[in-house]
Amino acid sequence: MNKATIPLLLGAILIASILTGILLSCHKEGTTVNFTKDSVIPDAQIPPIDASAPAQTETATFALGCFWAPDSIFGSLDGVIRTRVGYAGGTTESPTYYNLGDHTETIQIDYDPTQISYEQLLEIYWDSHSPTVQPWSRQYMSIIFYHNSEQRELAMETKQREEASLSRRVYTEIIPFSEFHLAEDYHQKYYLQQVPNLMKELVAIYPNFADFINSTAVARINGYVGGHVTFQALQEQLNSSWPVSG
Ligand code: MHO
Repeated sequence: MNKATIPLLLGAILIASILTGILLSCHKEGTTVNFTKDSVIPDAQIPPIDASAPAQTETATFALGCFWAPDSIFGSLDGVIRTRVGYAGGTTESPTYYNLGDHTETIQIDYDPTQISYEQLLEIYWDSHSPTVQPWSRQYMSIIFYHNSEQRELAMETKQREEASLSRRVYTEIIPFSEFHLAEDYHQKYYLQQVPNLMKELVAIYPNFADFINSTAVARINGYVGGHVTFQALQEQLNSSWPVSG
């Protein structure tokens, strides 16, 4: 190495370390939630959001690629009561993650139609994936499974609108809902299940895993872990009762 290359090398190292610093700080502040908090439910009691029940419920069933992220996105929304992930749309009996057959990863959302509309859920559906990209397998298809004619109409209308505004083909299928097969426990509220401290706390409050899956509070906490609500907003959500105000 000659003398002239040494300052160049030092300069390159300096620039690389500055860039790494910027990248790391973005990662810290932009894409992850601060998990130094060991507790999201300070009094360890079933929170008000789960202690009250909404009067009306309706169901939406969507497929939009890997179901982990949608579970967190839809679970964070006021008006959404429960989320669960599973497999739908195919003919294979008793599908599992490793024996999916012709089924597609799907999320099912129970919601209070007085708090959030199917149209609002569809807006989030369209914004949360890229339906103009041709899916490379049945597992990750984009599908709207409608439960009634009103949902069908809204699905068709908004699909046409998406196609018109993007000027591209939208691959989303719109088909009648028939069966939903619940996915394995480890796929439910997947992001939250990656945070051991919070899981320890929540399993103590919801020892039965079916209660854990069906809890509105757990859906919201999974939304928080996915970065869709702040810690403060989460606290407000957990402490609100149905009908959710504000
Ligand atoms: N194995 C993929 C997708 C999982 S999703 C439940 C991943 O690790 O992101 O299909």
